[in-house]
Parts: sequence; C-alpha cells; structure tokens
Amino acid sequence: MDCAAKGSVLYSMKSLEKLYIARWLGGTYFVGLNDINTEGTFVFNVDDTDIDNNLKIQLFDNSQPDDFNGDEDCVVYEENRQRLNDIPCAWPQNYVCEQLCFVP
Ligand SMILES: [Ca+2]
Ligand SMILES: [Ca+2]
Repeated sequence: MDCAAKGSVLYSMKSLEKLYIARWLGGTYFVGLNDINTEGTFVFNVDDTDIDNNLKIQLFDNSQPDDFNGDEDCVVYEENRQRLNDIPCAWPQNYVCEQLCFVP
C-alpha cells in the first residue's frame, strides 16, 4: 500500500460519514485503521490516534473486529458486510488512498 509515495494516506475512517462514502465507492479494500502495535487498540494510520469506541462499534460489522487466528491487524471495508472487518495485513486486497487538502 503505497499511498504515502503518492502523497496521500490510506482512506481514513474518522467519521461515520466516511462509511457512507465507502458504501458509495463500493468494493472491498483496505482502509486506514490498524491494531498492529497494541492488539485490540485500533488507531488511524493517518495520525496514530485511537478510534473512539462508539465510532468503532458503528463502523465495524457485528462480531468484528475478532482478530481471527490472532492474526488480523489491518482493516478492510467489505462490500458484502457494508461495514469494516479486521483481516491479516498480508492478505492481498485493493486499497483506497485519500488525498488530504489544506486550504490556506
Ligand atoms: Ca488484531
Ligand atoms: Ca475479522
């Protein structure tokens, strides 16, 4: 996932609105959330801040994240669930980059 090389970030899920946009985009792809450093503590790739627990519940599918087989530390938006699921980081998946715009 080379979003940084493109001057962008992995699609950030910092609000419920971003989930609605994800549904509009369709497909299944990595988004910018992970619990690589501390199991069970999901942070946003863009700034390493923790996700709010209420937002986490709203974004993830029921019974997710489940860290299945102790090996799921990256997160995808899944078309069939219409919500997020944690999966192994090494699984090949599409990903969506997001260009951040700064207005002076
Ligand atoms: Ca995990
Ligand atoms: Ca999972």
